[in-house]
Parts: sequence; C-alpha cells; structure tokens
Amino acid sequence: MDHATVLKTLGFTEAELTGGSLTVTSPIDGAEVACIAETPAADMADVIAKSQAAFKEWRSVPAPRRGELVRLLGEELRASKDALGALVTLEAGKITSEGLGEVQEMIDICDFAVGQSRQLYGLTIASERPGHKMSETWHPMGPCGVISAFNFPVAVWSWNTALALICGNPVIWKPSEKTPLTAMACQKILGRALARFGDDAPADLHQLVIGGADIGEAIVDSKDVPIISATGSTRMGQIVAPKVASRFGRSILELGGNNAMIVAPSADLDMAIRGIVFSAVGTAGQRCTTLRRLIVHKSIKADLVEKLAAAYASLPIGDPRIDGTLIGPLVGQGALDAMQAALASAKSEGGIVHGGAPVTEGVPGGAYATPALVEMPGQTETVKTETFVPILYVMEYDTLEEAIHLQNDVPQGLSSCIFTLNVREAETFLSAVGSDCGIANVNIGPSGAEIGGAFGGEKETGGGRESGSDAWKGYMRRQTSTVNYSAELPLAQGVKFDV
Ligand code: UN1
Repeated sequence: MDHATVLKTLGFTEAELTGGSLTVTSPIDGAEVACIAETPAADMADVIAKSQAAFKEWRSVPAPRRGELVRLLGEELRASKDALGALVTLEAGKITSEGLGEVQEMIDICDFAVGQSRQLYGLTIASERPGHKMSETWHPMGPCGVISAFNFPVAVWSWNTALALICGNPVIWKPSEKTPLTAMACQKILGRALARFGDDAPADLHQLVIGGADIGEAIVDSKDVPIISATGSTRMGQIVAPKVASRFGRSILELGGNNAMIVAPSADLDMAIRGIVFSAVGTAGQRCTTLRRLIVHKSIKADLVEKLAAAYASLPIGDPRIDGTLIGPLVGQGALDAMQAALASAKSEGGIVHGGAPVTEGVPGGAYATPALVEMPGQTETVKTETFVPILYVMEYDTLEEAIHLQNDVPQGLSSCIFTLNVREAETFLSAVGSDCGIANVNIGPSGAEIGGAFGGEKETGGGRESGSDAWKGYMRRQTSTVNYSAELPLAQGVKFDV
C-alpha cells in the first residue's frame, strides 16, 4: 500500500495532515508524508487540569465497568489491525508481519487488562489486636503521563493505557516526534471505543499531546501528573527520573538494553541460530530487547560464527512492505551514521567486522544497512554501549561463571538468555547468581516477550515494570486500613497510654 492509501484507510483528513510544524517522514523512502500541528507548550497547564478533572470522575466508575472500555478498545483494534499495522510499517519502518505483531500485542494487553479489571485484589492481614481487622486496598492514583519511543510506537502506549484506564487513571500521551501519526490513529481508535462506551467516561480521559521536549517536560514536572511512564534512552531517563523524584512522583522507566545470549556447548545450534537471527536483526536491531551480545563457548565459536555469517548473507533487506523482506530500514540517517561509527570503534578495539555496510541498491531510499556481526577480543567500551542498530558483538567464554560475568558486566539490565540443554546451566543462569536482568530466558532469544509477564529491567534500564503480572500495581496507590470493631482501644506493640 502506498503512504496516501494507508493514511486514508485510517480516516486521516487533509486538514490533519497538512499545515503543521512537525514534518513526518517515512523511514521506508524518506518521503515527507505529513506536516502536523503540535501542541503549544502554553496549552499544557490546561491539558493537565482537564486530566485532573477527568480523574475526579473516572476514579468512581467501578473497575469492571472501566474494563468494558478497554474491552471495546480491544474490539476496535481487532477491526483496525491491518490498517494500524500498515501505519506502523509506514512510520516506524517495520516489516508487515512485525507491524501486525505490534497491534496484536495491543489486542493481547487489552484482553489481559479486561480480566485484570475484575482482579484489583488487595489483602486482608491478621491484626495483632483483638477485634481488629487489617486490610490493604488499591485505589486509582491520578493522571498518568506516557512518553513513548519510535520503535514500538503503539504497543508500549497500549501496555500503559490499558492498565492505567482499568486502574482508574486518565492518560496524557506524548509519543515520539518521529511517530505522531500512529499516535493520532490510536486516538481515533480509542475515540470509537469511547463513543460506544457511553457517557460515564469523562471528556479528556485520554489526551494526545504532540511535540518536543518542552511538552514532555510539562508533564514530567507537574505534581498533578503523579505517574510518568517513559520509554526511551538511558539519557532521557536520567533527565526524567530525578525530576519526577524531586516532586515525589512515581516513574515507570523502560530505558536502554544491551541484551546478551550465552550459547553453551550443549546448545541446539540450529535453534540457537534461528533465535539469534530473529532477535539480532529483526526490527532492524531497533528493539530495546534486540540481541546485541553473543557470548559463545570457545569450543563452538568458530562453527557458530561461520553458520551465522552464512545465515546473515541470505537475509532479504529492503522495502518492509514487500512480502519476504526480513530487514527494513533504520529509523533515519542518524542511526546509519551511529552504526558506522560504532563499527569503526569496534574495529579500533580489535574487532573483526562482517557486514554492516549501508545498502543503497534495491531499496526505495531511506537508511538501510546489512546487519553486522563483529567478533570481539573482549567486552570493550563499544560493546558495553547500546547502539540502536543491528550490530551483534560476538565474544567467547570458557566457564559458565565467566559467561555470566560477561553477561552481567554492562550498565544495562533488560533482557538475557541462555541456549543450553544442560539443566544445571539453565537453572544456574536463572538463579540468584545468574543473569541480573529483568528478563532471563532459556532456549528463547531475548526479544519478542509476551505481554503476560512483567516487562522491564534493572540498572540503567530503569527498574520499571509494564504490561503483565502485577505491573498494574504501578498505576495505583496502596492503602492500609485497620478497623476496630471492638469496644476497647488497645494500642499496637502493647503500648500503654491510659488517660
Ligand atoms: C521495546 O522495544 O521498547 O519483547 C519493547 C519485545 C516486545 C517489546 C519491545 N514485546 O521485544
């Protein structure tokens, strides 16, 4: 589908796409597809006030009823799956199947959140005093600011929004400046769900704000936005986290990753190769969970590198809309430059580079590159740095302890995995002395997580958790209550204070 048809299918009007100050280009061919209006920074106070007003109403709507809105959102997403997937391809450059996969992730989290809306369970706790009952309840928290990145322009929004909504919170969404159209499409889709939902959803329950750092700063700095969920670089997190902390807000951070795979001598190599290729070059290396470091046992390294180099050589690179393409474009020329710079510094540190060259033939324009495989003499500074492109650094190890040390010896802590058929190795990797990451897999690559688990990582990845498991607790406040139904007033800890 050409760009104009994709936009038309999603109901974009000429007025929405022209005359604004933010130019949107497609990474597929570098074509300018829209000039859209930005939210004036001066409007942000009003946006936040409206969100607070929406909160006052939405918090009192019963949670299962709030879940009904998310159920309708899931239905609307199902109906728009192909169109929204195509827009993800247009704006983020993902191949068709990954664009659709991203929308599927949105549908999945909606289903999850609908169920969760009936399970915002608290606890009852045994009181030490007679005639007393202690309990814990979860309450809505207030407006949730969502700052999302270009690489998962819609799924990460849905993880946050589906949960925030069922938890009783309005949302203010600032998408990446590179992907405002997918955000506008989601706003339309949610609008259709809201129209079907009925009038107990307040106006301004979800607001989209488009623009640069000043727009983001307004929500990050406002004490009226108690939750900030931000996805992006570690550098961005280093700016956001202290600001939110200084006003005692809550931040949910999903920042850089530098994900590794350990390939042990017993590994099923064919399976490992499939896992490596998908997680290292899928999405053109632009997932936060992308495989960036391969730690291979020295007895199989030469064999694995040879097989991988052969697999890399046959990868179809080009227009992500064409059936059979596996590697689409990088997000822009800046990414291609960063890739070339990282490869040059890896070389200067003793790396042997296979692939990694820019591709200009047989592509529709845009910034394309062959993925790179780089044999490294050790874990140098370049290897420890996340470059958001398809470069896979290969290192060798001798003992599992050494491999785990290498895996953990980077500043980031998002995702990790081991390929082994040895249960001792697998369980050691998952144990307290194993991977230090938020995600640790066995015989599965580090990327492509399901929504059912809590998603996020440690260290410079920021410590936040989103999507499944009990990540919903990050969007609510906990209240501990003690009720005295006796006729006495005993004090805790046996304290006597008779008056
Ligand atoms: C991201 O890159 O920001 O596990 C999120 C995965 C996807 C999500 C990635 N489900 O790769």
